[in-house]
Amino acid sequence: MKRVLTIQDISCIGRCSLTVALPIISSFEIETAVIPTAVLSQHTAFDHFFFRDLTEEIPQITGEWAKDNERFDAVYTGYMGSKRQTELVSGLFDRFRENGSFIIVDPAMADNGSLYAGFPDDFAKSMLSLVKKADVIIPNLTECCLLLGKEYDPSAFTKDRIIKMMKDLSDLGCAKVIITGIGAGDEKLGAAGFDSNKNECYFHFNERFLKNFHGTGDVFASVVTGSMVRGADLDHAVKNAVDFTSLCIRYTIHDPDARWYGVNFEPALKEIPRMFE
Ligand code: PXL
Repeated sequence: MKRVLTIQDISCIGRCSLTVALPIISSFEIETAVIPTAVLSQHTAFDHFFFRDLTEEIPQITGEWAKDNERFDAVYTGYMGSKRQTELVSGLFDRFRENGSFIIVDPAMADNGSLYAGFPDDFAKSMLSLVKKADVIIPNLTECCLLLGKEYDPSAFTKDRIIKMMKDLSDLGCAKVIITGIGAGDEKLGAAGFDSNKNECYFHFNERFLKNFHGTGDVFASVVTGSMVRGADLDHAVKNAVDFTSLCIRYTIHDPDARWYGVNFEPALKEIPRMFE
């Protein structure tokens, strides 16, 4: 069985990060190990939350693992609780890559033009150190601009500009780049991919809904991770992730009890086996 390590926070309420990655990657029939970067009562988009940083626990966890030479087919990182954590995780990338892992980084730090609550203004610099070592990165448009040091201007996101940003990001060192949250008119929303090994770009779209939901970036990145570990190329991984995320939103939009606690990905899980059969 394939084996993934995912490193991100656990938000006890508000489906995102580990509470999304675990069920989704497991549904690909992949063993999923975790390192929690922080424990939060709820994610940081709530107007109050408890946050306990777990940076000091990371070397203790991985120190024990070193005794058994634990290895993973892939390492997938998301939300990091501190700059120091990005340094530790950067060291882990070197260690696990030596043992054959490929590295997927979702630089989860910002959306809609601003950093998430609690991050210092220069946090993108720390995230950049992980991005440079990754094989695949999955930023949204805000994160793209932060990583490239560009101003966030939604009116400037033409197809050519998106292709240029993907190439600029891959020049930083990551062979494959996916940008999420790309609109095509008022009707379609999707993502773009660039595979520098093949010099190919891919665009995939699905229905655009009037509402935005929290945690969809984590749903998307988890499907990319599951798909690629199961052997999909970038093109198929992006298509799977766009279609699955869209399906989750459809299940949420039609839920009379829908709240803003993430998307109803649970009824969509049964679609996952079809992606790798
Ligand atoms: O979904 C990204 C995410 C993950 N983890 C935490 C967050 C967010 C976005 O706000 O606050 C704790």
